[in-house]
Amino acid sequence: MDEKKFYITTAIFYANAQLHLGHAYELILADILARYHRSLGEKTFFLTGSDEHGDKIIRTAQKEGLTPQAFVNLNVSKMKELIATLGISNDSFIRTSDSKVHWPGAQKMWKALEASGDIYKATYKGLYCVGCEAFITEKELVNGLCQHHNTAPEQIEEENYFFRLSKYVPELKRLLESGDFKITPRSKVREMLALLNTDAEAILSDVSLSRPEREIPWGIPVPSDPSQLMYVWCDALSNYISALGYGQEDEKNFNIFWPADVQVIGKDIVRFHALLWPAMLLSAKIPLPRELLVHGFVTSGGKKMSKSVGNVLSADEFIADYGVPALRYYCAREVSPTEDWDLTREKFKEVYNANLANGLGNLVSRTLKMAEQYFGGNIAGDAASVPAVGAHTSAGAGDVTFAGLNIPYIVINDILPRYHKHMLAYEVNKATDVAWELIGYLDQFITDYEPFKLVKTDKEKTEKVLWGLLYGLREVSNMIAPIMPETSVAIDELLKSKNGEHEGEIIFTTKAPEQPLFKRKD
Ligand code: ME8
Repeated sequence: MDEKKFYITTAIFYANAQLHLGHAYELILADILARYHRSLGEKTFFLTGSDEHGDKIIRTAQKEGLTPQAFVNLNVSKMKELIATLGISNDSFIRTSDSKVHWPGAQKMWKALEASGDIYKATYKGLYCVGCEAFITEKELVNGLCQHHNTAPEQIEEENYFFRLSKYVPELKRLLESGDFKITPRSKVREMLALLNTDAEAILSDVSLSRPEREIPWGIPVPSDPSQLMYVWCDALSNYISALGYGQEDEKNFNIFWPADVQVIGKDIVRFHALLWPAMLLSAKIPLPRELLVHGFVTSGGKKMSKSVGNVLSADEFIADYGVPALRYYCAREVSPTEDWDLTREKFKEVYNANLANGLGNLVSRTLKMAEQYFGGNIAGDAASVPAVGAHTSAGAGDVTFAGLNIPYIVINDILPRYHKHMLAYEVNKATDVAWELIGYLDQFITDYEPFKLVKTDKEKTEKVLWGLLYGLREVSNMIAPIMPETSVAIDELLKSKNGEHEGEIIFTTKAPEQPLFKRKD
């Protein structure tokens, strides 16, 4: 049987500034899904990268007294540092200024659009916003200024190549309505359909796909007319296939991994990914990605975190205070992936203390200290011998009660199926909730049996209780492996489990942590 593949991408980040928490969030979200799919044994390819062309880059570089290439190199190296710190497991990093890897793909895409008769030359007259990297209409202005950037657009008249987007509108509608091209959350489909149905002028008109080289040669030349450079979005969107070798001699990865299984993007760039990108693919006769996963914004003081607003929080400061696993935990669990969320230092500390220092960290310390103290860390057993959770224990998910059943039973029949269901639906926050539900059961199990008292009267039963706790912790560790890989490895090392001789037997050789996994913060 063919090995199942999984191709996941993030947007490519503008190389004009440092990455902030909003970007870190997107990377972490995608990384959790990539790691999860790898752990299922799927052949996984996880792509991220940098978007390096456009006037904005030229201008910022000029301000800093650098060439565009030197400027983006500097930013990309900082980007890569953060990506490494966050423990992002990307298989490749695509740079749009890479003329060997990216350009052949973008240019092949262009030629494919041309071959379908979807590119034509015309004069364009309009208002151009450098911040948006796009032409905008009078209607979109507020007091004559771009509403996103608060700057006056430039009046431009020039010869451009255009893409016949309008030709693909009926097919786009069909794909969106039928769900053949899936967007999560569903509300974005409605938004896109509303755009297609009502805002004909702004949306359905053809898209300018190139422009004359204006200031300095910084961009990808149009194959048949090098006096023109490709429009940044046409250039940037091609990254998802150029990174797989599309347009190069060896297109092996493209043949294996395309279409993408899921493309993770923020809500400000849905239009480009839900309309322009699929239309380009339709024109080039390349299959569409299976799904777009659109996440909300990290806000700060109620506003989208962005350099131009001046309200950015960097990932670094949270990492310095709390460590990478805590930041990854926060992004995984405390955020609904499809909604906006406001991050404050107070909330972060509260959640950290409650769920990491107390919840997980404390459970690991208590359990392993008891195992060491009472049994020298050597505990063997199997699922059948674990006593049932107490009568007052009820599951987090509604009315189901697991009283009378034991932890391994609950894990196998309730916890794991729900965890996998959520992960497969890209509901990382719900999957993480389920891991913490199990932590709740394990805490409850300690309360039920009080092994610290029981050990004085019934050592044999105490061993069974502790085995149940260790079994549960091993499952918690497996479940958080994609979310907090470092923590999972640390827990596995403390548990040191191996299979015993008889069927289902697991032997633990534990050691107590020298210091808490998560120190409490005051
Ligand atoms: O849009 N919260 O690049 P970018 C959450 N180069 N996500 C955020 C965010 C925030 N405050 N701010 C940005 C671009 N993002 C283009 C993409 S793809 C072919 C080209 C997300 O650096 C944003 O929504 O501005 C996007 O998905 C990603 O970070 C890169 O944003």
